[in-house]
Amino acid sequence: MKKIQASLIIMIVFYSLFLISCAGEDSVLVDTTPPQKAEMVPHLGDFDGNSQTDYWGNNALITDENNGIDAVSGGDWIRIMWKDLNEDTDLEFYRVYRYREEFSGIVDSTFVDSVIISNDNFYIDKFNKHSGTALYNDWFYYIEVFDRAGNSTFSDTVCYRLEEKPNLSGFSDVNPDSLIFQWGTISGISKYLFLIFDKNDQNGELSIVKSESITDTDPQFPWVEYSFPKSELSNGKYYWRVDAFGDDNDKKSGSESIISAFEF
Ligand SMILES: [Ca+2]
Ligand SMILES: [Ca+2]
Repeated sequence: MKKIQASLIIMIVFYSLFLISCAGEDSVLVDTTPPQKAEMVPHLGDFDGNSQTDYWGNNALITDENNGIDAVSGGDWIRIMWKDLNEDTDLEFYRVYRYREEFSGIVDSTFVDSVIISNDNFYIDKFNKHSGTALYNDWFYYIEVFDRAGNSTFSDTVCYRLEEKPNLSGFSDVNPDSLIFQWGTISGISKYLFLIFDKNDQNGELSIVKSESITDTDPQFPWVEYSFPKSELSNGKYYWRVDAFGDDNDKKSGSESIISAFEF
């Protein structure tokens, strides 16, 4: 009887050791390959209906969707963009980080958000974790992409500076020949881009029907006035937006007004 008990104990010990060694073998199957480095898209240019840009080796018309890091019309927000992540099939989520620089070094270093991977290759930073204005700062962004096993890789870094939004103050159709548009001037801004959009029937997207770059604004006036002959457009409903740009030598700064409807 004692012999049977002893052999039973030995069997249990061996079985336990076997289970422990199996648990250890699982680690051999764990994925240790980190995701490929995500490439952030710097600001490639501004949407005026005509300008082309070098989009990863391809000549492409600049749109609001492909121009890289940019201001967002809806608020004092920044849209960041990266090249498609479709090289890796085991991606799970990404983290967004933001900081700015002062003479003392990096400041306001912030973990902005954690987002499940989807087909979208952009993220809109609404500055929810930032107190005070997001304007007038050079904001630097990078993302960290994670796979399902928890491996991660940091992207490179891109930068954008938000300026004040043009305040659309008026549209008037009282002149028999011209349409007149007004918006408030912004100190430090010398270049505006006036845009008119039509609604594309097929997919409901806004398509550009007129753009005008306006540079010689009088700093003495509290507003900018722009007018053009009514004959340039057929009667109907349209939308307008005004973009503002900072220093001409630094294209990575600007703002986009809200989009406003008008009809004549
Ligand atoms: Ca992996
Ligand atoms: Ca823009």
